[in-house]
Amino acid sequence: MTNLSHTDPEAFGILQAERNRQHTTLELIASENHASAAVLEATGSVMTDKYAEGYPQRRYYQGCHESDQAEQLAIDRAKALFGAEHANVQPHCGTSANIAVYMAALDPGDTIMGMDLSHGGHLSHGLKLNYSGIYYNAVFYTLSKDTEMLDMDAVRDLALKSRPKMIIAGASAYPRTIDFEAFGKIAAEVGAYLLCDIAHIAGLVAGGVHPSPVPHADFVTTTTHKTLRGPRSGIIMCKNKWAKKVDSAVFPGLQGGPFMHQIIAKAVALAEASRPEFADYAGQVVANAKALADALMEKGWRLVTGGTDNHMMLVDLRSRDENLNGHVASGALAAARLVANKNVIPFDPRPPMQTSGVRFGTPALTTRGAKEPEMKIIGQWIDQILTNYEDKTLIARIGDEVLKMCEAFPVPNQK
Ligand code: DSN
Repeated sequence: MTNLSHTDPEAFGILQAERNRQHTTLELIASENHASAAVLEATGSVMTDKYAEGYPQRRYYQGCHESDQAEQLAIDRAKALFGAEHANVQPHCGTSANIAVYMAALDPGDTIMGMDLSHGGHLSHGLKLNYSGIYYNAVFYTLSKDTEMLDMDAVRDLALKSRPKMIIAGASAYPRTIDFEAFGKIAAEVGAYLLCDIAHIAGLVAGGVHPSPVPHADFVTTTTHKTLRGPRSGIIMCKNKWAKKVDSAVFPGLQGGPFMHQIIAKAVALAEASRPEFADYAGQVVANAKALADALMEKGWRLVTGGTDNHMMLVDLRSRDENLNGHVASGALAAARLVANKNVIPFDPRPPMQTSGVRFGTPALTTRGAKEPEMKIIGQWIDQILTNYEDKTLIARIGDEVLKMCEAFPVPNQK
């Protein structure tokens, strides 16, 4: 970054510090990852400069030949990777992808039915403070109190009772496989559209280690930066019959000029995700999550649902210490260079700024090349820190050990 370092040392300094932070900490936030150097190059490219309102071959500006090629490449790669009939690669993020789907298929005031945010859903699935909850009548299914898993009979009962126009399947903090086929059957029975939001698990779907929702859903949305390991952005996929409505909901309904630098970076990431190495990566993400979950459970920490099928897990801190909350726990972990987030757990009595849980995920660690033996060690560090969260000396000592692991497993885009 020779230009930036000369023209804006202040901004350059911040970027250097962030680079250093990523290099010297282990990322356990389940929704984060490290994009490849190729994805970063495409993101920080000349496409930043281009206005390309419209769609390939139908633009409102001249000079869009290359933008057309870039967008078509991303569209074709998304369709091929997920087996979708139609893809729109213009949404700036997962929430705007979801909002565009609502705009395409619903009228304000229609009923939507998603997973309760406090049980692992997402704010764009109907939270009262979000567009989805302000303009639509949102009802929520919750997890089973006994198993903390999705109870498809309860989902069906609520759908029959509330007759939603759209059912949303997908989560941001659910550690188990989602039965998209069962959601599809319920949606068909009650005459609802089905939107599957695979933001968290898109890379696992692409890598063949989570069942695909595409055959069962009218709409599939995703972010592109989590397990999919691309740039920070969104994609909508749908059946052909919805293509026109989805496209006009995204532009001009919701957005203006598409971010062409993000779109070409999405194309790069989608190509990466279609390679055999990516399937190996996705499998290792899941194997690593199981190994970390086992290491924590061996030490007596209770995991929500008793384990994980995917890339994440939720630790119920009360299982070992009634007084420990997620805010304090994640702060102690961060002091030892282990970055995770506090998270409410199902039926959590504590508020979201405090929580009784911490969420851990393995996508970023796996990108660095860590495997099961490292997960066992990280599990032991987490246990020691959470058991002695006021012991600054111990936390500093573990932080030194973490730094050694960071050096042994460098972030690949920063070599
Ligand atoms: N904020 C994301 C997460 O951390 O799960 C979801 O969008």
